[in-house]
Amino acid sequence: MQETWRWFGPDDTVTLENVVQAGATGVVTALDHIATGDVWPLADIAERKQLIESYGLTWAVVESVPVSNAIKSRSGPFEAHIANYQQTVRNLGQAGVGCVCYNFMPVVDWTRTNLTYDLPNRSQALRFEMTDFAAYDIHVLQRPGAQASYPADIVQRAQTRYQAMNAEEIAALEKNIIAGLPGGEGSYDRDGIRAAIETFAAFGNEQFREHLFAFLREVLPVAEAAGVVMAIHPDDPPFSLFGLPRILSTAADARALLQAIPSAANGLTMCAGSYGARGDNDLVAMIREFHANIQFVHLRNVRREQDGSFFESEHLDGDNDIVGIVGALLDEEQRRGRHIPMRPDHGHTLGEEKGNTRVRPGYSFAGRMKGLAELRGVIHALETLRR
Ligand code: DNO
Repeated sequence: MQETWRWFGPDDTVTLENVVQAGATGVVTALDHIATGDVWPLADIAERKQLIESYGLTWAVVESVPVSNAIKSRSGPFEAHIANYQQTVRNLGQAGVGCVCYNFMPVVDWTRTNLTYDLPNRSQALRFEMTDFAAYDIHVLQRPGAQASYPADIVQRAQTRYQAMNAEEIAALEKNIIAGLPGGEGSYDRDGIRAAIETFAAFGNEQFREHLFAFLREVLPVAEAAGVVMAIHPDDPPFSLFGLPRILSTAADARALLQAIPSAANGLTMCAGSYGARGDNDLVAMIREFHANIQFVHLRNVRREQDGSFFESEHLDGDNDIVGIVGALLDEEQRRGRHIPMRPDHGHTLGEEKGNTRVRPGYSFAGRMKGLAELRGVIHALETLRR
């Protein structure tokens, strides 16, 4: 596997020098200063690429070129945004950056309720707690019909939880859920998210899926011509939030996508933590089935709970079979005759970074380096055994 590292650009607390020190060879980054919907100019792409290469690294994957709400809802300036997306893909191809990660989650990008979940070893992890999410949805946002989205016991617990929360806790929970996490799209205030939810809830899953397919029919031919592969990131978490559509949460979803639009550029990001937050996703089987389309890999682990809650566990100590997953990916690399870019996705907050609010939640240096080192050990061991 090619070891890569997500870097949030020049204002990241983790520097490119740190990336080199961690031992990664590839960088995963995006031009976050460009507004969603606009074209990424070739000059800006080239400048970022040159900076990365000046450290002896390569720009392995773009994560993400965000897909605007206009494109996702096929309303407003969506045609202009698609033309801009096509141009961005052409520019990336011309600059020699050949893999684009993106997602098609409605309204909210990746979502957690707690960014400082204390672990027994005194590190902190990211957590999605169903009771807290329901408390926010039902009692704070007061989304019409919210109660019907949850089983009775969660509705009950959410009410108790809400009653016990003070204003500060409510504000913190709201910020975690709707203000946007690192690299995520969409930052709302309460009225803004209400309006966005209303727009997107009106599309059922099937119509929303058609919006994705329509977007890809427009972009994939351009990507193919430009020598770029698109790698869609799954829903995180992989189930409906706020009663919104979800179209890339399961093996059946990925299968439908690949069958609808057969194209070498129609790729997947195998995010072990996202797909793996559902017990009914067999990740090793998914890698074997979708092997040829996997263009990018996020490796992390989760501990799942009965009600859908989960927290991000140590990379090798959770409900995902990381050794099995890496083994299946190595098989695919052997078949392909080249490496697949992989990044240690998220890490715990520990050491000097704990309590430092400038460190992006999930994207600490030490925690990810710990994860990468553990994953590197697994890869090395499996590769040695194969020789
Ligand atoms: C979370 C990430 C997401 C992901 C985007 C992909 O850590 O996996 O930010 O990059 O959703 O578009």
